[in-house]
Amino acid sequence: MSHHDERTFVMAKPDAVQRGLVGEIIDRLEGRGLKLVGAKFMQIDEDLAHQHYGEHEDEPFFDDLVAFITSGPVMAMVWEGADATRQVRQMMGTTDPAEAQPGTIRGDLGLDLGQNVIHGSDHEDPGANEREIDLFFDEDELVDYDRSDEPWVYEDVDN
Ligand code: D4T
Repeated sequence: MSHHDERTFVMAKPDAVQRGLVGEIIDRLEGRGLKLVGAKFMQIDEDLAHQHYGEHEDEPFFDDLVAFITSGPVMAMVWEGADATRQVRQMMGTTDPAEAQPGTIRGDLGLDLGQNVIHGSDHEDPGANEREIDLFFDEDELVDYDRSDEPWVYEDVDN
């Protein structure tokens, strides 16, 4: 079993589902060597949206944010790997896709701040990953397993 087991919460937002980008998002994370340990295709209701985006309650964009995230199905996921939270954030690019670097998910796949394709737990907010995983998943919905390529991703994992 790899000890590179940091977990982070990732969501393909309603725009990604409608635009057929869920597969590409999974492909990028999977190809990087991160391990999918939980996934749920689901519709977020008002209550969950308020809990997930509670920190933004007083922002002027809050109502639009809740309307957007509840507007259609999302793919909620848990990904595991070394430094997973920060690595996923780097792969996502900055919040506004118009400013995101080419090569990042938002920089390659989005143009608009309000519809920015993907969410990932904030690595600068300690415990955000665990909080968000708990909000969306029960413990028994997450799967422990080895990926057979782990020795080829991590130098310190033996064959
Ligand atoms: P999420 O949380 O969706 O992964 O995005 P970020 O972590 O990158 O950015 P955030 O929490 O600051 O913003 C949450 C969410 O709100 C939308 N948003 C943000 C918006 O519609 N207008 C705005 O002015 C800002 C700052 C986009 C992402």
